[in-house]
Amino acid sequence: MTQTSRHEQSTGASEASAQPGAGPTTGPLTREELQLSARNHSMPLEALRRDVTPPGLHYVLTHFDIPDLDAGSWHLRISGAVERALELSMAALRKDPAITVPVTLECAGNGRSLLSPRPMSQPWIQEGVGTAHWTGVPLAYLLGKAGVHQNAVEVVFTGADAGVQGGVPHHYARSLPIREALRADVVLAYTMNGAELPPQHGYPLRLVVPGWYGMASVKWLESIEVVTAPFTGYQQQVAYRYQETADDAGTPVSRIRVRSLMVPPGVPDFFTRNRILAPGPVLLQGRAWSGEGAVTGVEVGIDGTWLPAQLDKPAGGFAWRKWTLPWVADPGVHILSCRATDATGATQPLEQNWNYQGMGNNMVQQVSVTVE
Ligand SMILES: Nc1nc2c(c(=O)[nH]1)N[C@H]1C(S)=C(S)[C@@H](COP(=O)(O)O)O[C@H]1N2
Ligand SMILES: [Mo]
Repeated sequence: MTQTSRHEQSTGASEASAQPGAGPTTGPLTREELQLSARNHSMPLEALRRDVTPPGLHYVLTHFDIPDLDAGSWHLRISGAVERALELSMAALRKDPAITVPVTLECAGNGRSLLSPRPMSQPWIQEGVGTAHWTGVPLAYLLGKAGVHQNAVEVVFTGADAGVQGGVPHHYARSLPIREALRADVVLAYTMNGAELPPQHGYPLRLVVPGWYGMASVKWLESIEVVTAPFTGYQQQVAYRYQETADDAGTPVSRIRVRSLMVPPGVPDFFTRNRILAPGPVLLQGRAWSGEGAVTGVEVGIDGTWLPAQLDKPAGGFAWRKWTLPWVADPGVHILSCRATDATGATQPLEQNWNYQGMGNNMVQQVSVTVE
């Protein structure tokens, strides 16, 4: 990695990104960003037509390499501030009570590439999202079995994957406050949409934390440790923070900010993906979600005039809601957008929500359509 970077630098191909922790840029997309975006694909917007995202269309975000784990020899360890440490095989876990939770997962960096200057990382546009039905053992059930000590403050989840980020070697690990960890809908999932987890989504077992940005849902889970002091691992203390500058300690990223997206109407031009649509009636549709509270409304902007969309019932408390709006398209170029509001009164901003790591940018989507 370091060698490649040095080489890149000497050829002048991508100076800025070659420095670990390089700051935001307005320069052209770098080779490192292209590499990340090829590994971590987004959800094609046409998949917003479906309630449930098929695994191959669901977005993927993996910091390091996808581990090649053998479910037969794999074990989950539960330890730390508990009465009884546990070591569980997949076979044992499958005998425990199971729940299925429909959850919209979204990467906290979704929208990052729309920012200017652009923080250097996975260059999401707006499609780092997907909704799946996750089945597995409620985390609270296993923590109950282990017996959490009174003085526990957080639970740390560690994956099998490891690498270096910001110069720090580590296994991917994140923590949750004990109160969140004990929620009834937080699940240790071994199936996605009814089939065993695909390798890229955390086989054989992952955590799913409904309502939180994706970084909380640790894949390839190997250990759960109950701790009596806040976790200070890299992915907790350095990454996933709303910071104004590199030196700002910032505040932790947690729940998903309200967002909506639309299925771009008509057909795309291959290279630009600009939309082309025949005049006449068309049903605009999309999905809206929030990890803070239920989505209470979606407005669709047609050339700057906002109209209320019709909302369907969501499949669950943290699953997206379908919205529709009939529109009669007349010839010309039109700018379509959508803006959701949630039960806390939060609504999507029209302007970019800039921060140093490019987190939680939920600004409204704009789709340009040529009607002809
Ligand atoms: N072990 C591990 N878990 C992880 C990650 C990772 O790199 N390693 N990435 C996180 C991030 S940032 C996101 S957005 C989600 C993505 O989940 P998905 O790939 O199943 O969509 O997984 C999270 N869990
Ligand atoms: Mo993410």
